[in-house]
Amino acid sequence: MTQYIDTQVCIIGSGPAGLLLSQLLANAGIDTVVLDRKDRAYIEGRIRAGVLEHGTVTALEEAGVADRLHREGLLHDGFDLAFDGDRHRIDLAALTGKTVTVYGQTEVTKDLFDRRFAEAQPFYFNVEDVRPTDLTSDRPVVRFRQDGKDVAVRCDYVAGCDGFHGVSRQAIPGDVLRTFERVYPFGWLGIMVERPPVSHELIYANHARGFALASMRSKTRSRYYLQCSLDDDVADWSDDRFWDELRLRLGPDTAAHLQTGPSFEKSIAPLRSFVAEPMRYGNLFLAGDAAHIVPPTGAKGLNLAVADVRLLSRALIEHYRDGTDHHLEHYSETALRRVWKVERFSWQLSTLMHHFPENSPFEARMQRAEFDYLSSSEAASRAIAENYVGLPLD
Ligand code: FAS
Ligand code: PHB
Repeated sequence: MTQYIDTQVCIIGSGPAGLLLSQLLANAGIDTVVLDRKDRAYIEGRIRAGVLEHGTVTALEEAGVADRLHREGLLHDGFDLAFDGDRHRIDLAALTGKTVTVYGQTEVTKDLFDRRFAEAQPFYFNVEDVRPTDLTSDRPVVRFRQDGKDVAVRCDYVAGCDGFHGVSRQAIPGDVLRTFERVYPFGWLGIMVERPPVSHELIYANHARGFALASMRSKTRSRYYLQCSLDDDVADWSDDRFWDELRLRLGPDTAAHLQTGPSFEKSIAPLRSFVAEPMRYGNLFLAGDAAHIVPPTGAKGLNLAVADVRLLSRALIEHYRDGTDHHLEHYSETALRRVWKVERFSWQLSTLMHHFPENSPFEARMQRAEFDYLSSSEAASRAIAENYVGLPLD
């Protein structure tokens, strides 16, 4: 016996993309159902992004979930690039007139859940065997199981917001879907520590021993990353070993200000660049990590997901409010044009800042020359800055 549910938009995935889409559509009076294979506590517990573009803050303001962000988020008007001890500050405010906000994805997710739960209960958590079907019909059906029961959501549109390992992208036929991928020969070992950050701004460091990033979540909570081998296991990295390596890669002047302490989160993430085309199939629309992945170097993953959702929510609201489908029909090409530009930036910064095992001394010199050029050219620094604060939506 199948339970049938009717809605306008069925959203698969309640990470930042699915949550934000549900809220923006709800604000426009559009009904959604949101499915996730995990539950709220698990989703809120994931530690991921830390830097919000200007456009992401605007989207969260439009969704009505930016109050705590404005109270607790840290406005940053620059960041440092470092090469073997030399530092160059990218002055975002002077070069672009914009800033970024340091505010963890964990907090964004909590704020979105709080708002959605205060208004409605469109969520089905801990679902299994999610199958988007009839995507090219006027009434797609998303089938799943929950607590042993068969459920079917009949809808106008399906939003695939289920991340890189989700099922939505796989629902696009193999002769339609094209994928592009670059897997990097290293990972990022990240830790979280309840200590003031080593610097008031982020430091991206390229050192002969490998990349390091000094970031933060607040003035008392720091987030650090080290480039590591894909063969590394978190168990190989004691806190002491992590701090010793971080000191070497940040250099003695910066390390002198490093406040260490016991880490309370430690994990290794692989790095890849990935794009799936098209981002639409019939009445299925992909948004966020379901359609693309960027290496975290440029702090773009979460921000790119938000940009997709801004485009998709605009298109769906236009459809239901005005009866016109111009932005729906152009969603995939518009989103992908921006996705590829952000993939380029994330790949460029990753190529500049990391130690590649296969690099010859020539490539190492090219990295140093790029840094020296950036340090001496306002135009080159502005190019980095305008990508970092966020490219125009379309
Ligand atoms: P998400 O993956 O966040 O959410 C997808 C949701 O779909 C999940 O809740 C999942 O449970 C659900 N789902 C999956 N399959 C499903 C199914 N079959 N049925 C139902 N639900 C399903 N970005 C940055 O900008 N900076 C960073 O430092 C950074 N670090 C990262 C570290 C790690 C380990 C990872 C994995 C990602 C990191 N990212 C970072 C990128 C990350 O922030 C993503 O870009 C962001 O979470 C994208 O949001 P969503 O598209 O909503 O996907
Ligand atoms: C983080 O704080 O988690 C972070 C910041 C900037 C990045 C990547 C990760 O580029």
